[in-house]
Amino acid sequence: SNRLPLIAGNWKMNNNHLEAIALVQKLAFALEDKDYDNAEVVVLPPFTDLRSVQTLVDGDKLRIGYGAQDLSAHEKGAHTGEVSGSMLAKLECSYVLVGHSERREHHAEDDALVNTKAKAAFGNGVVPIVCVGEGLQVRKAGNQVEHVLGQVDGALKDITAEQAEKLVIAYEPVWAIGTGEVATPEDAQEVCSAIRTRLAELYSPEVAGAVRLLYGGSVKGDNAASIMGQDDVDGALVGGASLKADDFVKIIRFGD
Ligand code: 2PG
Repeated sequence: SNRLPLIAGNWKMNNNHLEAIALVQKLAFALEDKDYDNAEVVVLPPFTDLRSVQTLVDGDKLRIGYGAQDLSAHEKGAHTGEVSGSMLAKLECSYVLVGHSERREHHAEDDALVNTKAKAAFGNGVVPIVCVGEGLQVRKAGNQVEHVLGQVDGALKDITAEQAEKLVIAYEPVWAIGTGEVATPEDAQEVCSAIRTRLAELYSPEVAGAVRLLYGGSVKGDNAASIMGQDDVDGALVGGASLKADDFVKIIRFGD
């Protein structure tokens, strides 16, 4: 395909703003004078790091992109503790995660809220990386495709074709997140291919062909190539292995 692979590092609640600068510098250094045109590289730090990362990326003209891990469903006002899409846009965030399984599980985010947040992101010119994925019970019952397509339908309600073609969807089987348990490349391909078919039904084959589908869940340097080698897997959402520059670079350079 002509989709540029996207490798996104979800730092979760790790790294203060000083540690963030150090990690992005290490990453830039490790990637320097190496050709990584084969992938787009993005880090997703905590909110409190974003301004520092922006200043570093701008100042040193780094090719590393950045985004946030969540945004508010609201535009502004009396929402103590929340951060709006327009605030992220002002920091020139390219992406924002929406509906990560940890948000769904521990912060009661359902498909309707994920949909509202995805629209809030698009409304501010920030591309949502919509996360979907089944838990262990659903997988054991063999209902993963049906489950994930339900989440996709819910997340994309009222999202236009123009918006959808910029979208990124991350398939992250919950049983494979931070557990060391990794889906097989065939598992990842099965669900990603079903998502792409659904996008063609909801929009058009052109939109379906443009959307990047990431796999997430215990991606490491040694399994990255086989997972991203699948036809419908266009990159990775990486948690644990994005916290060390060397580990993350191994994933970014998966084609070598
Ligand atoms: C997750 C994944 C990727 P890990 O929680 O989504 O972000 O984390 O790679 O540590 O399994």
